[in-house]
Amino acid sequence: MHSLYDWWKRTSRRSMVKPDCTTDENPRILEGNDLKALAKYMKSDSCRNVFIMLGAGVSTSAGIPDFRSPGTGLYANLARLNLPFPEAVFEIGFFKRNPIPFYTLAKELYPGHFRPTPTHSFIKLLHSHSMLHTCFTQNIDTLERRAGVPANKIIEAHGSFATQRCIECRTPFDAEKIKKAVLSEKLEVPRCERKQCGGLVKPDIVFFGEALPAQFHASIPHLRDADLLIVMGTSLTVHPFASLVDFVPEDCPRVLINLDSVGHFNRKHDVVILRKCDEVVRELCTKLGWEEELDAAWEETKDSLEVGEQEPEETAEDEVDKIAKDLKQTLNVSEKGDEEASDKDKAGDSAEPR
Ligand code: CNA
Repeated sequence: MHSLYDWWKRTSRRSMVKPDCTTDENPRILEGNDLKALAKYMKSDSCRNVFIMLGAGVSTSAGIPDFRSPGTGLYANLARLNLPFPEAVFEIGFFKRNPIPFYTLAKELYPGHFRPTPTHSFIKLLHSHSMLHTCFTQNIDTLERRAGVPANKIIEAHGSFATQRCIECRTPFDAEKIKKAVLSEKLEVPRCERKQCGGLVKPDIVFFGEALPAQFHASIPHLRDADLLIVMGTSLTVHPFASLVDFVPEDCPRVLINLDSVGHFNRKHDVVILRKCDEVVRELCTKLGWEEELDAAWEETKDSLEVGEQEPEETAEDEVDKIAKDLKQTLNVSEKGDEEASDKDKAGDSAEPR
């Protein structure tokens, strides 16, 4: 990875400006560091190639916990699996010795249980508007595909549950069989069916210590053509994925939409919005005049739940939201002339679920 990065830095013109489409009416520079300026830029001819980087935060509203959000993240909830340390669940060495914790988790995360979020549908809209160049995702939940983003626009940097193989002889394993094994009431760890092998079968998700797909590395040079980079729902702590943000040209606007401040978004044309991505995306779509399209695209994803599956249950995040809303309503009633209630209300507002 380092050598590729070094090569890229040596060969690319990092402050390159596209002379063909950048004019006074279509400036490459944002007029401000907010959604209004971003929407204006996106409507201009300067913004043709949009790159997306996604992390687990875009799927939390679908009911899939992220890794690191305190309290609700997977790492905070792995104690029941008796792991020596939380990351062990995704370590290939540990998996070889004990695949049960991974498969216990896989059962919960298995695709088909979850519906894409409005944020996933927004990425599909970028494609419908011929703006999406590539969606780099760290997620293994395949919700981008389920939202209708074409497979050839998605780089699943950490693999996905879409395919699986034996970790010893690399023979692919049948998708229906692994699904049946994982979802059976009494968890069965799937094993290679080749005679004299019998190795452990693992979905093609990249564990710590494993190489990223070649397609990921091959796509990195395309980032030099980026007119816009939108980074959503990631702590930007896992490399080399996190370093993609440095590969776009210096004058390419970069937008971070995340609950907390991560990475180094301190370039002149960076926009940082620290809120829930579904909310921000909706606001952006309103400014772009895409709100109805967003609703329609998201409505279509209802069918992406597999037959017999339920809509995801309320997430912890939703529950906290609901309690906060109820509390607000209650407080608002007594708020009239009641300053104490108003203070409590503010306290509730700032208790943003993480
Ligand atoms: P992470 O380290 O857990 O970070 C998630 C980030 O998202 C945090 O900074 C949160 O503040 C933020 N966040 C949480 N909810 C929201 C929201 N509604 N709106 C905006 N921001 C939010 O996860 P990363 O993706 O950065 O870490 C990389 C790991 C996570 C990859 O290897 C993935 O395979 C792995 N992972 C994937 C999934 C999935 O496929 N859905 C789930 C859990 C972990």
